[in-house]
Amino acid sequence: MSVVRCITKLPVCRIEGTVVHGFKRGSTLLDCPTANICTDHIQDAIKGFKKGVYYGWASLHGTVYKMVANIGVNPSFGNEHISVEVHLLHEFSQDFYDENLKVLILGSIRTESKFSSLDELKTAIHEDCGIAEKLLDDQEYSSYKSDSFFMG
Ligand code: ADP
Ligand code: RBF
Ligand code: MG
Repeated sequence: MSVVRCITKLPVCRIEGTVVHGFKRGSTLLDCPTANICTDHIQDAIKGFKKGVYYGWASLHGTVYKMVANIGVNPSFGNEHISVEVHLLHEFSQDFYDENLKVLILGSIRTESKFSSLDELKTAIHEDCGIAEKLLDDQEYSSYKSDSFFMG
């Protein structure tokens, strides 16, 4: 399938939650681990979200990293429930399950799509990461790295 990207800026959205376990497909199948955020406390809010791929910043252990996030049902795999998954654009030497993650979403890259092969999904994710990496260097977005949400 061809990917249509329409990069839009959203009103900023801030989500905070614990990193929970998922199906482990991010690290085993896609070379892209995603920290899945517990959504029990934000069920209503995420239902109002357009399913798609987003970019912004995320704070773990007091350090703020660039991130891409997928909010949706992973149609390529047919999940039953909506998940909020965050890939931090940084290499970690350890997992961080059960830790608190703060996520500040600045904009949308594309809608969530159903890919017919793993390779196509991996390519799309790789491109999303490159787009987020570049966009977040813009002054308009980089200023949010020191947002008060990340303080304290
Ligand atoms: P799960 O299905 O349990 O979410 P994944 O295969 O998606 O498993 O791997 C996610 C886990 O990998 C995260 O919860 C986190 O502990 C770890 N991890 C390591 N590096 C990263 C990273 N750069 N971004 C997100 N999570 C990472
Ligand atoms: N899953 C999909 O089914 N369709 C997508 O378009 C899609 N885009 C994603 C983009 C990014 C940047 C990331 C990190 C994940 C994306 N996913 C998508 C979710 C992916 O299927 C999921 O992370 C793995 O299945 C592991 O849970
Ligand atoms: Mg995951």
